[in-house]
Amino acid sequence: MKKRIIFATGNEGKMREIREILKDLDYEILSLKEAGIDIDIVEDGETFEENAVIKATAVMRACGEIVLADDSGLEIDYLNKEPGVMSARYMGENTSYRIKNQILIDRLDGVPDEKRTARFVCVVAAAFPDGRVETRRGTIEGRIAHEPAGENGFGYDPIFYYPERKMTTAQMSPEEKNKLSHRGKALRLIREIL
Ligand code: ITT
Repeated sequence: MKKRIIFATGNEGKMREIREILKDLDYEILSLKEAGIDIDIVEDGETFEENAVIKATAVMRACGEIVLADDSGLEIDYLNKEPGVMSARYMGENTSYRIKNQILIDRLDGVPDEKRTARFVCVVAAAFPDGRVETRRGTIEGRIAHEPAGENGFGYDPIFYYPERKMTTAQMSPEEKNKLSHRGKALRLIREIL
């Protein structure tokens, strides 16, 4: 039987990307739902690293298996790196991303391109049953678009413009996004230590 890794996320957009990026790994990767794990985790860390470690260790303690977790978000320089670690909770978890994305674009109304710089950050934590915990970070630099564009990806992808490709990450194919993204980079680094 293949060895298992539990991925401590309830975000289906993330999970789709994670499966694709780690598809050659010699482990079966299960989401929390697939592993039948239902625990409430309070993400009260102040950094992506802290929150990734909180999620991975909480689930590792509950199941005793190798657990990975992803804590990620969008940092907009003009907004003092908001929404940052609050990215999922920004404007409330039940507000649609169509509205959140429009509000962010409105907050940058009239701001010139050179001041619209932003990045996606992803920290992946690995918690091992022997208590060892490792983290790896990946980022992708871009800027906030003037209009949302694209249907792929999830979350803030329609407003994250990547100048080198002249498109948003929501206009990229999944393969292209995974090659360039914060999540792709962090997961390829963590893969080396599994
Ligand atoms: P889990 O904690 O269950 O994994 P979550 O969505 O609450 O799910 P985070 O606390 O890490 O996860 O918040 C990440 C948020 O950052 C996510 O909900 C998106 O709003 C945003 N985000 C992260 N990566 C993104 C990406 O690749 N594209 C678009 N938005 C992204």
